[in-house]
Amino acid sequence: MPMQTVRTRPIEGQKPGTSGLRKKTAVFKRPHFLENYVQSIFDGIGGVQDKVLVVGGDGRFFNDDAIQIILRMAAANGAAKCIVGQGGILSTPAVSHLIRKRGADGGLILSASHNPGGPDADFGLKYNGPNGGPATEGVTDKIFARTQDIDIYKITASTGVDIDTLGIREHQGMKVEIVDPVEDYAALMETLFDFDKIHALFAGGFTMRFDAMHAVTGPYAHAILEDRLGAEAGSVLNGTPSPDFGGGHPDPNPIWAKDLMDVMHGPAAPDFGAASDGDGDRNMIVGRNTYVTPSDSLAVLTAKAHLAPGYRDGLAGVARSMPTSRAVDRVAEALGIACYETPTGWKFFGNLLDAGKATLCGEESAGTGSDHVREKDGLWAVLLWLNILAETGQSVADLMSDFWAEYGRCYYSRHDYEAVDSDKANAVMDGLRAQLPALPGGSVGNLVVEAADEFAYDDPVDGSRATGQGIRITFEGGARAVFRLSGTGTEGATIRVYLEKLETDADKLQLNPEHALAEVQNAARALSDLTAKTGRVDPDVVT
Ligand code: G16
Repeated sequence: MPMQTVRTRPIEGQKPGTSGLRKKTAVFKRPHFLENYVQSIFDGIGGVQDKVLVVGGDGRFFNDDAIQIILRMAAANGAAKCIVGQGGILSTPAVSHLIRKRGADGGLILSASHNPGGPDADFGLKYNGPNGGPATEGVTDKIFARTQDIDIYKITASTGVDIDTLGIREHQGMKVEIVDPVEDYAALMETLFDFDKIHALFAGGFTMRFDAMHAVTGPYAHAILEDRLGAEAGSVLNGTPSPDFGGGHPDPNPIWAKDLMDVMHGPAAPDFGAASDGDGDRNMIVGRNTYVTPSDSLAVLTAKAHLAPGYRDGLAGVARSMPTSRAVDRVAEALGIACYETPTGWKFFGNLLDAGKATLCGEESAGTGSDHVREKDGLWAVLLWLNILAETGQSVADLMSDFWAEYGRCYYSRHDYEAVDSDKANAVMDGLRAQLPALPGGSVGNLVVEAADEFAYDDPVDGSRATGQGIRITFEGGARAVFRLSGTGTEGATIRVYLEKLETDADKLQLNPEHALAEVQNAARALSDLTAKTGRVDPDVVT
């Protein structure tokens, strides 16, 4: 068999972050870089001999070439079969579903998520395990360890495989099955939501705009929202995946999805707006003149999920990442279900979902999902919202007002300081860490510190412990400031400051969030001394 064993040596910079390995595209294209990492994944999971893998990506620049390399390496390493999305396209939740549905041994997803794509932008590769979820900490450690002592990789000498035509073919003794990227996923959505009811909603004149941001959800949204649910043609914006995402930043938040925000706050605003990111796992929800924070979205979905067929029997429990606002905690308490607080990163939800302890999960970083797959799922969140709107007949604004009146409102904002010198960013965190023991009981401005710690998580299922997961400072009365360093950036360090304040006074539920959070923001500034330590005055991105 024309197979090559290539001698190699470890390459620096192959430590996976919150969600696989993310680097500049040019770095991934350096000789042996991708190959080393793919072989390290294969070796880290105990080899791929006779295994079945799902492979697909978000269509960004280098997607196709990287898939060819992965297929040639899978064949050379003895894999039995690769299931590949047609044209190399598969959203992250669709990969998760395919792994589960086909009983595959895992999957490789080519994406740097919401980071921009293109020759001068970002590329990424992540491995998902047999449960369909992101590699666990243990597996990630093994993959990283292998990158440190790798000495060979295996690859077939052939030129490549046709990944554009549906069907099963052979590549050097390995089967390659090219599947429609949308079909199985759309069928799964149909089992969870009342498509007839949503169809009737659209037939009654309900309007929406879904911004696919030139990324992977375009084909899914066209097929599900327009073709199956009857949203009028043109409801899906930017629906064709492009290698550089139309030159944009496929991150569904009010900054990067500004065009959609402008439409939703303009005179001809439709009833409902939503967006998803590069690989289709994040979502943004917006009503007419009403932006819904991801934390609030998780809380509302938890309160109303029973209105959709897939969740009619109620929820076993919910989980949120630590920096996500505590709005969902209040709903869980009212429902009498457990609410888990996990470190940032979807992988930490996997055990809770597998063990049936949580049905819904969510993160402030615009991720929401359920036990239907083991990833966050952008379109799933949009469909659950549509199902709820169809059942209640309410507008997004009215639904939110009623929700806040019942549970109180957790004002929330995240401030990002990007591309900070890593030493300076660490100095900010070290400075905070040093103060923690002395903070409780003291005051900062008018706020009294209730508790202060560095978050650590003991997994209730496998007992593993994750430490150093962000600093949280809670104030009396329900305000909180959280600090952590991002695990997904590709340049320097990104400091994230998460601000939150609970308001239960009925007269103060419609304030400008910035004003509502001013006091806790000042406290966060004072405690972190961020400006003096980094030279930064204002955050680069506020969401
Ligand atoms: C990834 C993970 C998410 C996590 C996010 C945090 O998102 O999948 O679970 O919340 O990173 O990012 P950071 O560490 O920068 O705060 P994605 O959508 O980039 O895969």
